[in-house]
Amino acid sequence: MPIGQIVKAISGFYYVRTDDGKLFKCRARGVFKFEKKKLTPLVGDLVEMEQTGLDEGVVTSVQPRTSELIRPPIANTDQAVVVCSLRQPRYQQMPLDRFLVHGEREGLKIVIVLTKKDLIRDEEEIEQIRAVYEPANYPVLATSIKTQEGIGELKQCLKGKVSVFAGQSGVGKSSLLNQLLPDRVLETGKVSAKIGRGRHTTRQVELLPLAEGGQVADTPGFSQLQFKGMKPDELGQCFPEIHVRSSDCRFRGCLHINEPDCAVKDALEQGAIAGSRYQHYKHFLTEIKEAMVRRYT
Ligand SMILES: Nc1nc2c(ncn2[C@@H]2O[C@H](COP(=O)(O)OP(=O)(O)OP(=O)(O)O)[C@@H](O)[C@H]2O)c(=O)[nH]1
Ligand SMILES: [Mg+2]
Ligand SMILES: [Zn+2]
Repeated sequence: MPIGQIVKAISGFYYVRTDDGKLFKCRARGVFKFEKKKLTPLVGDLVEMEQTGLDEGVVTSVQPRTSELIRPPIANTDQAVVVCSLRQPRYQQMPLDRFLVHGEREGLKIVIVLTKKDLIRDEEEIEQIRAVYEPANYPVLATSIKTQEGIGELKQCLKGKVSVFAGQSGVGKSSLLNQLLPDRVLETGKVSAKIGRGRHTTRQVELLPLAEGGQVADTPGFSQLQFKGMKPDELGQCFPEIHVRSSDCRFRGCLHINEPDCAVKDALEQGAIAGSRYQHYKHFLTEIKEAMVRRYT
């Protein structure tokens, strides 16, 4: 049975690319399970398929995944490129930090890409963002499709890896990908001047091959991400700058809020962790605790 990869999924059809480069439009047969959990095939999945026509087939099994994101829905990526615009829409740290938690939870390598650099006058703003993410060791790349700044560096980051582009609608994910894939024209949209948001131009996840080796996935923009099923003590592990210090806290299972001798609070006071990151950690922790209360009452 040929093995292929799902590169696109649209209204119940899975588009499977086989090793020899052929594309098959497939339905899925039966119920797929992995470690006793029911599983829906995702873009990025490696699958077995049976050919039923010239360019048609059925997916008959799904191979175990190395990673899995629910939003955007994609399997087997190594790296997440989290895309945020500096303007139009304006830069917002909270949605970025939310996504970073999800990426960390799946063990993905992370790159933060700031877009639309041509729309700002002062580079100080970028330096401030860099300072927030430096203690977490996240690379921050500033780019512009107008001036081409940062595009070459981004290409280097993507080479040989499977990367998913994630971020809110209108930040410029598809526009960036059009710079990287010269023979591709992904649809891009205007940002609404009135509400300053994107218009959800990209509708599905699509995995595309890079000339330099590796793959990139364009994905639809999303707005809210929740921390479904996460436990309070898991959250700190998803903030690298908190995680590296938590073994020095006095208590195991320290949540870094009011516990005595907390290495994270010490680092915060010394300015070694950004205040805004810690604030978001606290905010997410409250959200997770409230969701648990709702689950048990
Ligand atoms: N000035 C400027 N505009 C940009 C840049 N990159 C993207 N844009 C504009 O931003 C708008 C939205 O870009 P898209 O690429 O459609 O954004 P997206 O993130 O793919 O949005 P969704 O598909 O809705 O999630 C378009 O009008 C682009 O021309 C940039 O570097 N500078
Ligand atoms: Mg798009
Ligand atoms: Zn602590």
